[in-house]
Amino acid sequence: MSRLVVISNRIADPRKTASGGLAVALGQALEASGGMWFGWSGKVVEDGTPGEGDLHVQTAGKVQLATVDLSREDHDSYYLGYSNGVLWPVFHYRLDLADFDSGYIAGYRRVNQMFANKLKGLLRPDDIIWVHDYHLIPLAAELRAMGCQQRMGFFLHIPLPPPLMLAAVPEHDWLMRSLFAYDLVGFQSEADVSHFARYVNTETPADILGEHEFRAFGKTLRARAFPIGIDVDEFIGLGEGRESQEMFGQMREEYSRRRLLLGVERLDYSKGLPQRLKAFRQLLQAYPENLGSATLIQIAAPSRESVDAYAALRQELESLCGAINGNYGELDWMPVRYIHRNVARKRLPGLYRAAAVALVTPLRDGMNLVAKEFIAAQDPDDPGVLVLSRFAGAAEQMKDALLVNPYDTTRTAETMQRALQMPREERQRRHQALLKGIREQDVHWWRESFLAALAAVPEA
Ligand code: GDG
Repeated sequence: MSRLVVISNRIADPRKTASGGLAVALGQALEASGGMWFGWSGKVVEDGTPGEGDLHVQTAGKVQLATVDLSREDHDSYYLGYSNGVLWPVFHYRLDLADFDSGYIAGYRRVNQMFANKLKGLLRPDDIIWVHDYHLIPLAAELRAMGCQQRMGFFLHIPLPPPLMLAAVPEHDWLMRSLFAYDLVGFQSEADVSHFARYVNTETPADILGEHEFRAFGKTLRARAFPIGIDVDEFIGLGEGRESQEMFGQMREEYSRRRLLLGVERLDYSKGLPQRLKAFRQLLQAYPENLGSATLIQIAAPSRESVDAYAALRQELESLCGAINGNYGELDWMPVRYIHRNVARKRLPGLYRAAAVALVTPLRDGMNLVAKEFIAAQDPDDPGVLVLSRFAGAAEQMKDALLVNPYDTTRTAETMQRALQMPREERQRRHQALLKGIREQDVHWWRESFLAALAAVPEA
């Protein structure tokens, strides 16, 4: 059996309950199949030489973990600059937030080349290579240039924007051309696949061989949607643990006479937090029966704090929360509980379960795993209601949620009210259908279907 080699910017020890969608999904995937996980060590060497970094290899259970350090210059241009200052905003349709500094691309290329270089020495001829996310788009092209002929797949965890938006990235044709070094490219949603097909159709000299087959630059590429899921049973198990039960008990007691609305994410401008707070304010204003009762707990875990756009968002949120609490709060009730800290993963299911309503309202999201975790954590007998943005990849699958346009403050507030008032029978019916869906397309289904499609690619 071939060994699976996974490459992602950050890796996590699969034995630890990690946080973050990518880490959670990959940790579980690798432990199940064994193999090697390669990525950045998380260490920045202040006076390191660009394009150079120490390689560390260790064994964790069945998985070999190989990591490389980054010099300060590489970290700032490859990670903060190009990946999170250019690709992240553009791929989330935020050209206004992109920092098109022409100096970043050199670092992005350099780190991809260095990763390819270090990785090459660790590879076996029959390895199956699975590269993850926007930090590493050109990795396969670099490996191919060094003579590597293994099967290579790529999965994009974030959205792929429409062609004319993508074309705002100065290096877009180079980036998209380098995708053709892979045998298979996976996207989160059908919308992303259609953007890819349209891009290929209009911007490259490609032949579209079939719905999911494209030929260009002397190479045939398959591209399809593989919507990522969660490990439902693992998450339910986490919910049965002591930390989670304690959290649930504590929340239920505190909110026994109140209604709890919940948001959980990294503090990121793609997640629509200001829009959500404004809709919540509208809920209080338009439906005064919620005064003194409805409480929004918003967890916004710190993320990418040295990128400017994130610091500005943090200020905006602090001021919005302060204004809402100042205008509506009472001595014994504050409408918003804003927490700019990480909550331990073991406590999350209890928090989800205590909520009457989850607000998952990103402006754009590849998938969104919080929506799926919320469903997994509910009591099937008395479940909470999911309010989900139609702009999350998850909306293609989770049709039984209450779908909203997060830019439409009035209707989002209306939908929050509807969720708070939903009769138990309807809540049960919707929850049952959603749970069935996240069970059918869980993280194991995702991994297996991607790897099966990669294995099915005919030899070149
Ligand atoms: C990217 C794509 C795609 C959040 N806050 C805390 C915490 N979390 C955990 C959640 C969930 C994960 O982080 C977030 O996953 P998402 O999918 O919601 O979003 P991104 O981080 O943006 O992930 C996304 C995903 O990749 C996978 O492909 O779905 O579209 O953007 O697991 O529970 N975990 C803990 N404390 C927190 O405060 N422990």
